[in-house]
Amino acid sequence: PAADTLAVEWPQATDEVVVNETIEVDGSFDGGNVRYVPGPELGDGGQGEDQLPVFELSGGGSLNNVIIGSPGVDGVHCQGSCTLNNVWWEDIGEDAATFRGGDGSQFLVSGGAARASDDKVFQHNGGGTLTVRNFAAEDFSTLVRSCGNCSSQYERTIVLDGVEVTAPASRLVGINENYGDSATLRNITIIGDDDRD
Ligand code: ADA
Ligand code: CA
Ligand code: CA
Repeated sequence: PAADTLAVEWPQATDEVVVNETIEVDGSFDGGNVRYVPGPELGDGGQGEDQLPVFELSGGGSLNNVIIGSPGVDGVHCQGSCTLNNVWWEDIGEDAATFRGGDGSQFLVSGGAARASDDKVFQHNGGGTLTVRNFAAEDFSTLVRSCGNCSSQYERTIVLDGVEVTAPASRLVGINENYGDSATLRNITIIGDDDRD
């Protein structure tokens, strides 16, 4: 298409709450499009790896209709298979979401969008498959990174299907072929030029 901006419509926040302590989700959580603003206890939204997540999901959990406000800190952590439905990151911190869990885990990001990352959006640190579908991202460096130096390494699978982005500063997906990773990209729209030489 000739459009030069993303087609995605960001939701209006229905309310706003400050989060001073990671919200633990066991099961399903629906935020009703409330904006969750990370407090300084969780981090400063820079590139420090020691920041805390706003939400931490145990295996099998789902997070729905949530807006994560600035400064983003370490976003969302999944400790095992999880689904993130219509989650909106307004100002990514160190990264937007981290996926953990052993071989065979299934991580799904469906709907939503993310913007303003100095580096990565999604960080795949577990085993199994991370699928990102019907998702938009702008102003970032790498959309999905498979961990290259985690204490447990796995053969990871990454699927992007129906993803619209502004041109990434570095790449859509970074994988470790030495660990047998693979990535499948379908229905990708990239808007604008990147500014690499
Ligand atoms: C970097 C770092 C990893 C891990 C990851 C993360 O890639 O090298 O060890 O901390 O970030 O989960 O944010
Ligand atoms: Ca990181
Ligand atoms: Ca991180």
